[in-house]
Amino acid sequence: MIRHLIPSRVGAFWLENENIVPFECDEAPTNLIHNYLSRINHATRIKNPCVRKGFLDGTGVRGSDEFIEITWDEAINLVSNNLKKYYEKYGSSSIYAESYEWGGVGKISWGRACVQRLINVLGGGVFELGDYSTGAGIVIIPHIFGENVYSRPTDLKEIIKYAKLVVFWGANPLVTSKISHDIPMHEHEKYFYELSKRSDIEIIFIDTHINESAKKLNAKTILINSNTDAAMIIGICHYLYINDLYDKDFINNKVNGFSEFKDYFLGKKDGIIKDLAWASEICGVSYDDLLDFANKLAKNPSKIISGRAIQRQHNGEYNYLALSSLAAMLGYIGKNGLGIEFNLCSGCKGESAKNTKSLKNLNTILGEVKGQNYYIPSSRLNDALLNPNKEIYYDNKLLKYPEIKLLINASGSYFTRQPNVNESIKAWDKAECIITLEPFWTSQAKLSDIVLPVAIEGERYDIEQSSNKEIIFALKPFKNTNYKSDFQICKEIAKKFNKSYEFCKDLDELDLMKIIYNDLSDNYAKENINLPSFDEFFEKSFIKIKGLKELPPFTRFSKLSKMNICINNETAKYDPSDEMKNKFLLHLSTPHSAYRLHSQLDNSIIRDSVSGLEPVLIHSNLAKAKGIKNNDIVRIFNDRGEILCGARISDDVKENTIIVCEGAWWQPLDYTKKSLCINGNVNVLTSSKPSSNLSHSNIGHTCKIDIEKFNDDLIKFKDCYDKATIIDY
Ligand SMILES: Nc1nc2c(c(=O)[nH]1)N[C@H]1C(S)=C(S)[C@@H](COP(=O)(O)OP(=O)(O)OC[C@H]3O[C@@H](n4cnc5c(=O)[nH]c(N)nc54)[C@H](O)[C@@H]3O)O[C@H]1N2
Ligand SMILES: Nc1nc2c(c(=O)[nH]1)N[C@H]1C(S)=C(S)[C@@H](COP(=O)(O)OP(=O)(O)OC[C@H]3O[C@@H](n4cnc5c(=O)[nH]c(N)nc54)[C@H](O)[C@@H]3O)O[C@H]1N2
Ligand SMILES: [Mo]
Repeated sequence: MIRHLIPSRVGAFWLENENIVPFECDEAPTNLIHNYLSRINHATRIKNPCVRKGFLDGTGVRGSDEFIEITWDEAINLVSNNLKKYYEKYGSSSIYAESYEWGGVGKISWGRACVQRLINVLGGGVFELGDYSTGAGIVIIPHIFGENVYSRPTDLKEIIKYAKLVVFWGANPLVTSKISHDIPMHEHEKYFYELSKRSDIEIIFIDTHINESAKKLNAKTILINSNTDAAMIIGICHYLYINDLYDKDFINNKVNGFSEFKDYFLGKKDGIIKDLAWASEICGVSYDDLLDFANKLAKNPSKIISGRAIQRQHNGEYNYLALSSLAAMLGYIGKNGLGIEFNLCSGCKGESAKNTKSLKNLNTILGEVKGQNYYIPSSRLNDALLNPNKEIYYDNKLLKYPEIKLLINASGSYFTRQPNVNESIKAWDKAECIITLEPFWTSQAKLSDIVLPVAIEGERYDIEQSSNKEIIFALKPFKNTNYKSDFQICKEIAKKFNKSYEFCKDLDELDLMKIIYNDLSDNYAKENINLPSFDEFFEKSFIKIKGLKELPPFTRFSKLSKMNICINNETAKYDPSDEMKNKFLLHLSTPHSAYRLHSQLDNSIIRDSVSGLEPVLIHSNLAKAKGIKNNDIVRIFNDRGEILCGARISDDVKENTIIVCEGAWWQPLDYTKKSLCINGNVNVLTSSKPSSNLSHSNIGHTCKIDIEKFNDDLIKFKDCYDKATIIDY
């Protein structure tokens, strides 16, 4: 039998003839690996390099134009000539090359790293500060705690040992840790289940719906109105203060800014006392439930574990600041297993830590190259394209948007990632040349000028490690294709500029695999941990490193000397955005899907769907009021756009909120202008406004909408997963 090991961001698996068998060291394999075969040969696969007809002859419009297939030689020349043209005419400030995060794994061929290295080698470009995941947190957490939001989290074992109350605040760890940036081993799951089995530990979720993790962990959920966490938290802080239930020693010795915060919740300036009754009115949690929760927090050693959704909101920075202020009043920050956490729920972060070493990547193994670079905050590309030369402050520093003319994208999918799709169409119209490296005809590929078909895992060579870094994988192709890896494409472009030596020392993927593996092996040898030879590793497709030791127990912020809860003269506050006050009365919450990695795997067999469409969770009372029945097709709309979804009626959600997961492919009736999306892409509805002037982060979770039963049987349903039209030329 022929067996091929295929590592991916949703798990590693063996391909045994036509069967998919989970990788033996994966402790809780997800069903997502079973999508592979339906995906690799999917009708939406881009078969050959393509160019938009109108891009060649100066006619037509992106989105309605046909594509023409070209050879790889023609494609590499076309891309290189355009890059040359814009470098010569406008310089590196005209070339946007951030690309994005979640395309294929590998230390050599990760699309984002390859394109960014290429562009740096060619002279530089425009990149982004922060990210979509934690854009607000990245800026505010260092101000509060003096360390990065992504620093190492507390060991789950320590939490199990010391906490009596564990609060998951806007977090869904059993879904968001299905995937990982490395190859997920899902070791965290057993610890989360252990937590739920302990009769002396209470788990409470604070969420807009009863999410999958709350259900699996048999935990209580306090349902909260979307975008009102700051009010709930501040009300609890007021209660702890006036009832003398807070840790005065911690506040006096470790916290700057408490008196300003106290003045705010006592209403010293605005005359509004932010007590539990005030909070209850806003957040939609009953006074009694709030009181009960506040007393539990006051009495029990607790761990507050935050997800990221509450900072992907208007004033998201202040939600993290409010939670940190509450944790400060409880006084457990830094104490064994207790306090607060911001990085424990995503990407298998709850795995136990050992004395492992990281594999190097192209930059760390070959040396970083830096061109003349320019920066915009993450999620501000639309703003920069529509308002070149505009000045904004990012983390109190002045930035000026460059004049971007060319976009080169790999490893990301813009029209599902970026809020406000109809604005994105207008913004992309301003770009003169758009190049996309992609395996599939995503909406981004369809709206590009030059499209290069990329090899996915199982079609290329690479090297990667597991999420716990104990396993090293050799990626190998199991069949020959016409696709090229991101590395090969970028190397060939570099060659056209006579810069392939700077890009990769003229090495190929197999050379680099060997160098990266041997470097790791040498580093382990210094600690008397011996790895097998490269040839043995390559032959076996993976190795599990033996002799690793568990690191001493760790609690985040245990070295904290002082924290700040008043940043730039502002404390945590509840300040609803215009969106919250607009004419649309219902909230749309857009969590990450258990069935996808963002937009990836939407075009595959294992999908969550209702009547063939993206599901929307609706409370039964809301459904009744709107005349909507289970499985009905519904139209969700606001001033920014409209989408279709399939109705799933459930009382697991707040009455005034609907839930649609982010990431469904954008399939509009017309790609060139505002039109109905028949496939439920939430970012047609969301707002591209920045979280605040501090971090300018994305706010995909702050959105108001209306919903109705969709009665128009005149719409002829198109295939939601089709390819671009390709013509002979
Ligand atoms: N399966 C899967 N896993 C993933 C991803 C994926 O696409 N699929 N994406 C990965 C990435 S890139 C990231 S950044 C992380 C994201 O990780 P998170 O940002 O933590 O994930 P979300 O699903 O957006 O939100 C977590 C929870 O917050 C809730 N929530 C939403 N709005 C509110 C609110 O106003 N108040 C409260 N209290 N709760 C709210 C949601 O209902 C959800 O249950 O996940 C990673 N993991
Ligand atoms: N409303 C709302 N919007 C959100 C969020 C939210 O919570 N709500 N979450 C945000 C967050 S946290 C994130 S991280 C972003 C995610 O945004 P993205 O990172 O853009 O998400 P993906 O859809 O995973 O895009 C990856 C793309 O890479 C392609 N790809 C796969 N393999 C390869 C490869 O080997 N090479 C290349 N070149 N391409 C490949 C895939 O086909 C896919 O089109 O979305 C953000 N958008
Ligand atoms: Mo993310």
